[in-house]
Amino acid sequence: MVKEEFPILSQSVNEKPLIYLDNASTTQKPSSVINEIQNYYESTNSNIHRGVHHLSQRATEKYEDSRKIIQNFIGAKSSKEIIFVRGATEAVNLVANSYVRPLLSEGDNIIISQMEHHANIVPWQLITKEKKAEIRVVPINETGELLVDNMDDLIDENTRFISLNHVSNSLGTVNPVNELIQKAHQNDIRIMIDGAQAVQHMKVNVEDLDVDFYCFSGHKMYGPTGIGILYGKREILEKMEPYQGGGDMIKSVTFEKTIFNDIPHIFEAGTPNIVGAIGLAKAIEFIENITIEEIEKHEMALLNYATEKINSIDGVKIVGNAEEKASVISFVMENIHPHDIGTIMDNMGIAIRAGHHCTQPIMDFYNIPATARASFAIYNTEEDVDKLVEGIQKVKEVFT
Ligand code: 7TS
Repeated sequence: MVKEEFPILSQSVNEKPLIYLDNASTTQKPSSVINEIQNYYESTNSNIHRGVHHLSQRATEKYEDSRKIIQNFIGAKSSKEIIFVRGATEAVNLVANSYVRPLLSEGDNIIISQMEHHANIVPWQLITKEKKAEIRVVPINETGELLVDNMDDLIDENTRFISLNHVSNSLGTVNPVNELIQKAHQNDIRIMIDGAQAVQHMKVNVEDLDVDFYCFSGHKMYGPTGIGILYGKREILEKMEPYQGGGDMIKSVTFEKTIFNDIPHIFEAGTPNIVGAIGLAKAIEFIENITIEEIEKHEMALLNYATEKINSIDGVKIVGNAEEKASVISFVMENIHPHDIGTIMDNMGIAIRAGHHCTQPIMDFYNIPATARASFAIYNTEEDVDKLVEGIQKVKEVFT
């Protein structure tokens, strides 16, 4: 059983066996990742790219090998196109500041969508405010699907960039990224896809997508926190301004002039999260041992099972019913606040998330303050879904 590879999942919470259904927030970590991190600190720990000594060389090798593992995982042409960042949030901020900001003038616009995480909204607000540019928003429909054709009306000669998510963390919607990327390129506009909720659920190949930038977070795909990836096409990265200044991102420094390092190092100032990168590579090994296809199949079966069961309960409504969905179910219950749902579930040892999930514009669209959200990973089972359904029944009992 996959669950047994995750030590944290064998505990009890409120004297009940833990049922962890908050995977869109962060997934748990398998023993292989935990052991790799411990092993690194016990055998290899050293700073990278600096020392001639043995440990430093080994640490550098492991760090750079991890970059190659990630390159292969997403099908990038070169490992130089893989930049280690803190997570999806930092990746968007990096692109906003180093690529888009220098392109922006007064009257320009950037296109995002109604279903973005705040991480793909606020960085754009910061730079558009400064440059007196505007943000344009691709709308969604009631089922939670992007109105793709409306994007054509939003694009004009002042559109400088498009940034959209691959999978919505609140609605579960899988966006037609192929079509979105093509649309951007037909208009000669570069596009970023936020894959924070995609790479752990489905095969992603950045070369096939022909996407300009793609990003994700390690901690949502069985890896450690504090590490994430920005992929960028080499020819774009090579022309970009640095993001932060410091050690490792330079070739030489005098008070008069600094010569910057090559990609990807130019975007990795300072001592990076070395162990995070190594742990993330191990998480990818975990995914690849199972295969992403098997993970997708398993999660889709759980999603369908859960959707059917939840839909059959009176007074419960699923928010986000797109044709193409990943394993995320947001729901609301008549006259019951999602926080109360979350609290009663917690008493039963069931971890779900309640809130706006950092997507307040989605909540505004549906005119609700929050949702309760269950999200599945490879270690979840039909029994977990049965417990969730039991939890929902319990919430109903308490409130009637
Ligand atoms: N983009 C999407 C689509 C996300 O779901 C998240 C995090 C982020 C970006 C930001 O990722 P970070 O790792 O940099 O924080 N989403 C969630 C969530 O749904 N619940 O907690 C965090």
